[in-house]
Amino acid sequence: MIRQVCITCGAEYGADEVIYSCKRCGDLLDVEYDYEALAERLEGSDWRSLPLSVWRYRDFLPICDLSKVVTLKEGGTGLHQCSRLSNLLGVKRLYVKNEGENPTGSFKDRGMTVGVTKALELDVKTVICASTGNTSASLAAYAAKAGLRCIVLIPSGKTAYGKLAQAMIYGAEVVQIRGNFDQALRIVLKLSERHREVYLLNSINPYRLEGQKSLAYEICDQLNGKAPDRVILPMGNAGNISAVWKGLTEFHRLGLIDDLPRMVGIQAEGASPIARAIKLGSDVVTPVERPETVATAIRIGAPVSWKKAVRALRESSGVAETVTDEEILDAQRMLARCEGLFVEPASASSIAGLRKLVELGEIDKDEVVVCVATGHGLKDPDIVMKMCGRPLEADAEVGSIEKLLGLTQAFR
Ligand code: AN7
Repeated sequence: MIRQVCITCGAEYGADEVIYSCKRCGDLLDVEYDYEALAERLEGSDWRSLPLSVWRYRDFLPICDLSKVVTLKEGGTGLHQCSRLSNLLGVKRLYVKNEGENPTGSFKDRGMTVGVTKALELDVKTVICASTGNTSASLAAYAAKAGLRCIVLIPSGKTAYGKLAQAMIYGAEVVQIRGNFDQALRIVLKLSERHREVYLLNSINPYRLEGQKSLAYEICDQLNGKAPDRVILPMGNAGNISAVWKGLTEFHRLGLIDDLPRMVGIQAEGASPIARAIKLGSDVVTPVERPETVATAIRIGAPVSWKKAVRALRESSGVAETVTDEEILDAQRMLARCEGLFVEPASASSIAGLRKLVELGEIDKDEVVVCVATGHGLKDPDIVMKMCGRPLEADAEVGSIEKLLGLTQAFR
C-alpha cells in the first residue's frame, strides 16, 4: 500500500492523486509504504542479484506497472575511493559518488526515470519543470523517450550551455524567463495548478524524490551493507538531501544497514538560506532575495524542500556549511587533478565543504566520508576555460615543441 502523506499534518492522499502539496495545510508530501509488507516482499525478491541501478530497487519504488518503465539505464554510478585527495585533505577514507556517470550527466536521472514512469501511469501527456539546467536536461530526455510533450522554464542568462544544449536537442519547449529560478518555479507551480494537462516534475513532486533515494541505497550496497559516517551533498532546492536521507532511514528500518550516517549539506555563500539557518540554530529558513554563485546549478534562494532538509539535518545530527565561489572552483580543480573526476562547480561544493569542515575540526580524520558529486563537469565548460586560461601554443614543428616543454633527454 502506497500513499502520499503530508510531512506536517499527516493528511493522507491516494497514490494516484495528482497533488503537489497538502490540501489542508499546504505543506510538502512524502511517499509512504507499508514497510512490513515491503520487508516481506523483499524476502521473496531477487533484488540483490540485479545489477546496481535505480530499478534494482523496484520493490522500494512507487511504480505498480513495470511494463511502463521509462529508462535510459540510470544509476549504477561509480563510488570512487579517492586516496590521493583524502591524503591531501587529511581524512582516512573518502569516496566520491560520481553522479555525472548518469545518462544525461546528473543525479536528476534517478528521479526522472521514476517521475516520468509515474506520468505514464497517470496517463498525462505533458510534463513541465523549472530548472537551473540539469532538471530540464534530464526531464527533456525522459520525456523524449516516453513520447511526452516537455516544457521547461529556465532563468535568464545564467544556465550553463551544456545543459541548455541538452534540453534543446531532446526537443523540449524551452522558455527562458526574465527572472531567476525561484520565480520560474513559482510560475510552473501556478501552471500545474491551473491546468490539469501539465504534470509538474520539480522535486516538490514526491515521486521524483523516490527515484533519487536510490542514490543512498547504492552507496550502502557499494560499501557492502555498511553506511559511511558522513554523506556530504550540495543543497539547492534541497530535494536531494531529503531523498537521500529518506533512502538511508528506509534501509535502516528494513535492517539493511545497522547505523545511520550524519548528513552534511553544503551551500554556496551567495545562495545559502538553509546553511545559514542551521548554523544559527534556527529551524526556519528565510529566502535569499538575489542568490548569486558561480555554481549556477544551486543558485537558488527559496529552496522548496527546506523543511525536509532541516529535518534530515536535525534527525541525523548533521551539519550545514557554506563555501565561497573560490573554494568551490579550487575543489573542482583538485578533484580533477588528483582523482581524474571532472565535476561541475555545484558538485565540487561537497568537496569544498569537506575541506572546510576538516579544517574546522568538525569532521574527524578517522571518518569514512562519501561526497556526492551531483553532475558532470562538461555541463559547464565555460567556467573551466575562464579558470584554466588558454592552452599553450606553438608552431607545428618538433623543435619548437621540445623547447616549449623542456624535453631534453634525447636517445643516443
Ligand atoms: C549538479 O536543475 O535545481 O538540492 O533545476 O544540478 O536537490 O536542488 C539543480 C540542482 C546539486 C541541488 N547539484 O540539488 C535544477 C536544479 C547539481 C544540481 C543540485 C542541483 P537539490
